[in-house]
Amino acid sequence: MADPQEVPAPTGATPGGMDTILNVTAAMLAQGPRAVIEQVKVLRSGGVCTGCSLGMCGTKDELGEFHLCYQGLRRLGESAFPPIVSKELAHMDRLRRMSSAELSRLGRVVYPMIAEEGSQGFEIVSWEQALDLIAAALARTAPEQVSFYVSGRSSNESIYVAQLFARMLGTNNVDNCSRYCHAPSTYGLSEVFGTGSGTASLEDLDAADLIFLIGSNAPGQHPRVLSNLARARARGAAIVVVNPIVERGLVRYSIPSSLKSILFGSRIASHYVRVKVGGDIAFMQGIVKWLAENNGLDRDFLHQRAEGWAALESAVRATPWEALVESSGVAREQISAVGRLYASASRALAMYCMGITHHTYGTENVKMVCNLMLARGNVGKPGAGVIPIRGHSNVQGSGSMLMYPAVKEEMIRRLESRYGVTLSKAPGLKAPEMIERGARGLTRLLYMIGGNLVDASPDTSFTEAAMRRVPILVAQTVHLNRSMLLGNKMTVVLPAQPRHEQEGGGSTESNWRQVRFSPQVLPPKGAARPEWWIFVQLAERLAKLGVRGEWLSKLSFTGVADIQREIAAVIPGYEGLPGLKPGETLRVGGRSLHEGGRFPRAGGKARVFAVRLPDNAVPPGKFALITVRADGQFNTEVWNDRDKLRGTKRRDVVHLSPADAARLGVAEGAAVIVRSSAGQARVVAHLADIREGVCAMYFPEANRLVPFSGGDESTATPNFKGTVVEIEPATARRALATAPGVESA
Ligand SMILES: Nc1nc2c(c(=O)[nH]1)N[C@H]1C(S)=C(S)[C@@H](COP(=O)(O)OP(=O)(O)OC[C@H]3O[C@@H](n4cnc5c(=O)[nH]c(N)nc54)[C@H](O)[C@@H]3O)O[C@H]1N2
Ligand SMILES: Nc1nc2c(c(=O)[nH]1)N[C@H]1C(S)=C(S)[C@@H](COP(=O)(O)OP(=O)(O)OC[C@H]3O[C@@H](n4cnc5c(=O)[nH]c(N)nc54)[C@H](O)[C@@H]3O)O[C@H]1N2
Ligand code: SF4
Ligand SMILES: [Mo]
Repeated sequence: MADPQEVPAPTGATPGGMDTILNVTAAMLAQGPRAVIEQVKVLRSGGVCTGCSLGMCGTKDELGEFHLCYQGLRRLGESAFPPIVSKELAHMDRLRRMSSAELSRLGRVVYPMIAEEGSQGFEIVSWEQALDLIAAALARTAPEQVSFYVSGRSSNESIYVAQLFARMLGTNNVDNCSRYCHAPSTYGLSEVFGTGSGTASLEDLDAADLIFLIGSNAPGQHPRVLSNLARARARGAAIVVVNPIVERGLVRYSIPSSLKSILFGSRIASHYVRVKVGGDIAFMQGIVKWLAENNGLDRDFLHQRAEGWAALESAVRATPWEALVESSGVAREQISAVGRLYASASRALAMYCMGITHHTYGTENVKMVCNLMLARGNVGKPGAGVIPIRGHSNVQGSGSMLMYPAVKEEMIRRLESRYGVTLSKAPGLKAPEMIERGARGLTRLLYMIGGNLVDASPDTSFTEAAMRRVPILVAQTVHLNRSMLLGNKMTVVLPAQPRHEQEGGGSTESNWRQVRFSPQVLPPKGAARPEWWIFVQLAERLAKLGVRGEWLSKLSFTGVADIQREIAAVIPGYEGLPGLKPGETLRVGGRSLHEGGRFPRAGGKARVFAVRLPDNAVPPGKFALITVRADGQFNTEVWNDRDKLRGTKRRDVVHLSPADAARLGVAEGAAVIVRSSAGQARVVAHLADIREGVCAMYFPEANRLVPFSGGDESTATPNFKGTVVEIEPATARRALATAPGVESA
């Protein structure tokens, strides 16, 4: 194992730079002049990017700096697709043979349509027909058998109305894509600090002396922060990357907006720690142990501003170094070296992503990140804090708008007093529970507001079968995906307006808690409607059918301004939303949360959890499989097969270390079979700079290998990193028995 002081030598061409510029240009040109004109209009409007959570407005970021990225433009390009040709919709059998990527390339969904069980294809219907059918289905289904899921792409206004509609209907079965993502952060941070948001802001990256970047491939998934990381490194800050894979873009990256960086590249990691999968708790406990043994703790802060530290400290002091080294996979000297480095930093922050949350112990991981920062008082001051890097462009807003199943009772009370109703306080279902109950015939109507649950969830065969058993499926979308072709008793697909087409505009909240307003820039396509309007229409119909009439009639909003007034009255921090203009920012909670170490918990202190070492051992000869995304995809939307950052041109690969490949007797490009308890895949080996005993494959294809059970114990977030698999060469005989591609066991 390399010394953590030693960052691996850069290999191959530096990612980013001219390559990104060429990709961005090619991506725009490939979409044709009309799409380019649309994109330029959207970018000039200052509307918020529909890509990741960093929340760029047009071409400007939070600090007013110029930034454009490939996936941001590709996401925009998707909504610029011309309308789907209606004859394509008539052949369900052909549609079912397509991947979600091919389905999205068919074009924009611009009319409501329905498919009934056994029908040959989709039938285009009027809004009246579609809404009547959905209202009638909702009216005859028990509220506890109805579930709503939001993929954080919609506006705050639409999401607020969606959750209100569900609660008025009588169910708390509302959830959002953070269940698959950062729910362990929201839950873990609120347990520790009293609120579930990241505590720092983008400008804090410019003020930190030390940045931990744990379980994130930011160059591919959050390229904007690379400018700040490169800048921090250039001014001498330490950047400790913790990751079982040597992600090339985290060693050296070329910032496309800097000529110097294009020419010479920018160094990112100052220390690269190749932990075992799930080794983060042990690694961080090791740092805490070193700090405790070497007078490196901020005792005053821990005494005055935290509770429960003694239990953690005595547990880590009592844990032998051998156990920490074994579980983390990092040598004691290396852990100590990072401990020493951390002790010398006066302002440190920790940023992390799915390498932390996608585990059975995801919430424990998050709590340990908080412990690490509390250990030296690194919360609530500039240049310090805990930053979960969120996924979708409005996943943060989805949480703020209460689109999750177990909101605090205080928030339910606020809704009750605003609308004069009595709502259920019982927790609703989490997204995987909605699916699991589908398998048991207990979810009778599943309503997806964006998203693609079939491709995004673990154990694809189980999920597909479970979702097929749900009689009514409703999807608000901009294009088709595999979740809409299951052959349910009735599937209703509704054309949604993406945010830059949304009549009246709409707001979102970024990773940095910045609320911004995106104006309507483009005319809506075809019959697409604002997503909030759909719920207002359904509420009206249900009221007419005599279902919760008195309550649902309160959803008679006529425009965005009406809804913003409601949000301002109900959601703390959103008081300034009404009238927010493009370019203006409403920052929820200010630059750093918990300033001066004041935490919104009873007693005002942060809570330290004595997190236990997880069981991350892998039986000899087997591998821990991590499922990752490439820069050529945005979740289940795959644009092309390449992963430029990791140097592959195909997606049916398993990344393996050269030593493991040699042990298995396979060379680059050799066919192998990867087998888990859930399924198996025939893919080819790709030799990569990855820790021995670890292998990586691409999601969504690899989801067939991830068991459905075994998610995070506190939040049910699936365990997408760390499935135990075995790998063997696909010999001629076995190859015959195993069709190419990914299949179930
Ligand atoms: N281009 C693009 N951008 C995106 C997305 C996309 O699909 N495409 N998706 C968006 C969404 S929804 C999200 S949530 C984010 C996801 O952003 P990321 O979390 O960066 O994406 P992942 O591909 O899940 O990569 C996880 C990283 O964690 C590492 N890792 C895996 N297991 C462990 C572990 O046990 N410990 C540690 N320390 N590291 C580990 C992996 O090697 C990998 O580098 O990206 C967002 N941005
Ligand atoms: N194995 C494995 N599985 C994973 C992950 C992993 O790392 N490994 N990552 C997980 C993570 S972090 C996440 S967040 C989930 C993602 O889970 P989801 O949010 O469910 O999936 P997406 O692919 O983001 O959703 C794509 C669909 O959203 C719809 N859509 C696109 N744009 C719009 C719009 O503007 N409006 C509306 N209404 N709809 C739109 C389209 O139907 C599109 O097909 O996947 C998870 N699954
Ligand atoms: S980094 Fe994220 S927010 Fe910024 S342009 Fe790229 S996808 Fe959009
Ligand atoms: Mo995500």
